[in-house]
Amino acid sequence: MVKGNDMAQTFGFDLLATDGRARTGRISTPRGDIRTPAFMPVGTAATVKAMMPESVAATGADILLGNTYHLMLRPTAERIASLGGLHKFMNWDKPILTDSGGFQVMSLADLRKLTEDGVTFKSHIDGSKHMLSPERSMEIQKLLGSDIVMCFDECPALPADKARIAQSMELSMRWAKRSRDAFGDRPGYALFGIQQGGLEEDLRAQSAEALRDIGFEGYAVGGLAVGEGQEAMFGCLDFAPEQLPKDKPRYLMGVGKPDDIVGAVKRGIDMMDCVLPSRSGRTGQVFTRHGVVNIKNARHADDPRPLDEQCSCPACQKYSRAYLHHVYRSQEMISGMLLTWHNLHYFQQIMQEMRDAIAEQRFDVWEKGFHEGRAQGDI
Ligand code: PRF
Ligand code: ZN
Repeated sequence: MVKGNDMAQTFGFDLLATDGRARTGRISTPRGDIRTPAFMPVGTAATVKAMMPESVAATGADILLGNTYHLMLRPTAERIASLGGLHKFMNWDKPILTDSGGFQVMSLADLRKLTEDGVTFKSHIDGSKHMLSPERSMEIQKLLGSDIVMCFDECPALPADKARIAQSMELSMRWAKRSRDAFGDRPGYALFGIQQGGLEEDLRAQSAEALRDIGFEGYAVGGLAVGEGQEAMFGCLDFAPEQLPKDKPRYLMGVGKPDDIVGAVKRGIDMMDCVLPSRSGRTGQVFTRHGVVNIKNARHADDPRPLDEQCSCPACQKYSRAYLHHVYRSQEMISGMLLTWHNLHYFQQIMQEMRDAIAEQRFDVWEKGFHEGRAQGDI
């Protein structure tokens, strides 16, 4: 259900406090508020794998990410639209952000052909032929009913030479303008631009300027976490967010591990998404305040302790490491369910702690505690 009166039907961002370059705020949408910094669980195929939507909400998520690429192939955007839109289809009534498809085409599809107009490709599912362009991506995201729509962009894998990165960034900026024109005026919905330019400060600045000139409701830092490593990514985040408007949300796409997220927030990022907590939940990798636990390890077989004594999620409140080890080894479905729940809960816990720390001007102290807690060795 869309909540609120007409006054609430607009999209907005309020910056509530800053601490150094870290920011906390609130994105308001007709489907509810998003507390920032925000972590968005990934619901690629109209589900956060192994989780009921109410459970995802219970972990503290205010918004989910969905994918144009996957949904256009199966079950198709037109089918979802005729069934009442993605929120109704997947039973999630809070905001949804959808990625535009270009990045997924480049990493997943077969026989891709890139032109000024867009990309043609073959589906990784059945080999059928498809096309995506800025206009078609906007159309699909509208059919889905996405609250936050992403521009159609292109992102080269790193390392790439500067000329290639510049060319790709310029194409993405032309596509950003076409995305803006095709999106039109849709009160209550937002279109985010995506900055590209690899690790190059001047290209990032040119990209930021091009996007500001077009004008968006929010701005993403794209093209990072594509193989450059954390140090290089942080090096880029030392200047990239600052090049984007202060009064709009800044979204770092596809990041990351807990320490990547903390480092990004420290550098002025407001939103992030990553498959890591859900995907790792299904492969037995567990994130805790003390570091990573591999539940498949035999040393957990007789361990009656919870994963994390201080965690309030169902996996930690009601089950032992021995049980979680057993169901993982037995390939029982509850294994993916419990570990995904824990991981998402932990990621949301970090976000809440950072929001509180920024509001109370103690982010540095919090960050120190975060790193010290994780340095305790074998867990
Ligand atoms: N562009 C889009 N989606 C993305 C990225 C990007 O650059 C990334 C890069 N980490 C993840 N997802 N559209
Ligand atoms: Zn837990």
